[in-house]
Amino acid sequence: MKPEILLIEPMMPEIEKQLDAAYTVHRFTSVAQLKDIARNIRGIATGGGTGVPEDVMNSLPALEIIAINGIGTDAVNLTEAKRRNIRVTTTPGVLTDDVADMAIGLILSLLRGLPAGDRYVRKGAWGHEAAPPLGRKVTGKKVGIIGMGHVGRAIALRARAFAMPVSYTDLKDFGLKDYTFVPDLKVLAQKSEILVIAASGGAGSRHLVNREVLEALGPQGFVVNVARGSVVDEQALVQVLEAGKLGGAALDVFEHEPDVPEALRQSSRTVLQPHRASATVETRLAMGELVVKNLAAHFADQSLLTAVV
Ligand code: 8YV
Repeated sequence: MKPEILLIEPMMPEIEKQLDAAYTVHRFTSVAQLKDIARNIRGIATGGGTGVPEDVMNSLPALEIIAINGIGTDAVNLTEAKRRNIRVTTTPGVLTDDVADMAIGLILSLLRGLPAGDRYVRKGAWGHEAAPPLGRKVTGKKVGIIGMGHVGRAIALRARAFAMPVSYTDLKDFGLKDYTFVPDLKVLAQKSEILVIAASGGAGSRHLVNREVLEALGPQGFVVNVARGSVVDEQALVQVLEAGKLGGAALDVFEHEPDVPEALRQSSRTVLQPHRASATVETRLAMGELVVKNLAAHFADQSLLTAVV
């Protein structure tokens, strides 16, 4: 008999095929749907942003493992997982490059106004209407990175190729010789022209980037978020943008996905993406393979490849 698992967020067809071959896969629609199958479900596969809703976790008494197709654990109750002896795995390493590439892509898009230029050409305005406003130079801008883990360091490495001096803040000084550690976030914002968020989500980082930090970044400053929407006070962001107290924002993540405030969607100072930083064929395949391998190891009683609990 194949073990039964719950797939909360769709994965690539190639990956789902592998899951279907090894398990009886229930594709999540609602908690009500789980009523008759709940006691048989031993595993979950889900996305980093989606995680496992509390009522789903509570309704699965036989749950043994949660395999997250991502690196964020903020949408899974890890304390409860530990208490119930439920293992939790993530997909570290394989998505680092993509997320860093997205950060650089967002910086270029925002400062050079690529979406506005694209729209201008596309609608046939070239030669008829005034060109979009001039962009801002990217090379040499001072970058501040919040969260100097794998992703933060990959962003810093890319920033160096653009001759950008890099400073960072984190819970501690990592003693990195090419980058300046700045313990205070407001000071980091003050000395940066582009502030890039690469910190984990969760209670510890909630609204770290608040009004004060955004105002310290200032009217010529730009904020880029490829981490979690919860790290930014989104209402404050809307207000400082509308008041002209911040130069612009490029965001891949939002506080209440998939809802994005109207003011951010209408603003000419924003570039927006639908949580796509790891969304490439290569990376989603590599992430999916890790999910498959972790689940397989668990059900074969072998040690997990990338466990966090
Ligand atoms: C993915 C993520 O988009 O790694 C994470 O935590 O949020 C992203 O890489 C997601 O996990 C897939 O849904």
